[in-house]
Amino acid sequence: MGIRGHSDTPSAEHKVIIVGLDNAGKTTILYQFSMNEVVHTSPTIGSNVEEIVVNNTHFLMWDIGGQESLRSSWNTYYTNTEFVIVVVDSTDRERISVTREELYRMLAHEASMCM
Ligand SMILES: Nc1nc2c(ncn2[C@@H]2O[C@H](COP(=O)(O)OP(=O)(O)OP(=O)(O)O)[C@@H](O)[C@H]2O)c(=O)[nH]1
Ligand SMILES: [Mg+2]
Repeated sequence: MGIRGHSDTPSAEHKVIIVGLDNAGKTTILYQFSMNEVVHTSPTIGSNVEEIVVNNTHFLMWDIGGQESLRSSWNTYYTNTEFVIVVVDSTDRERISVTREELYRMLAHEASMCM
């Protein structure tokens, strides 16, 4: 996945990606982090990005659209990613297995990039 080593510089920016199936709640979480409120969302086509500062640590948070047709492009966001947030809607029981498959696919991509 091209995960970057941690920097000791306090002001360094850390890249975070938020992935999960469509309707899981990724965009809701992104704006809860950045605005501290629940916003009205629409399905994400492409991605949303926000910078969040916590205790002088900067995080660049990428919320990536989770619709099936968009999932094959998740890997274009992996470069320099340090943190991955996987969002699962625990009430969406029917698609838990789909989430698992996508997670395995992501982990397999990371392994192939590290070899
Ligand atoms: N009940 C409940 N609804 C939620 C929660 N989080 C998000 N939602 C709702 O679920 C719907 C989808 O949320 P989004 O944040 O847009 O989902 P998403 O994962 O960004 O979806 P895509 O952009 O299509 O990948 C919205 O109507 C949200 O208000 C939650 O924790 N509980
Ligand atoms: Mg979204």
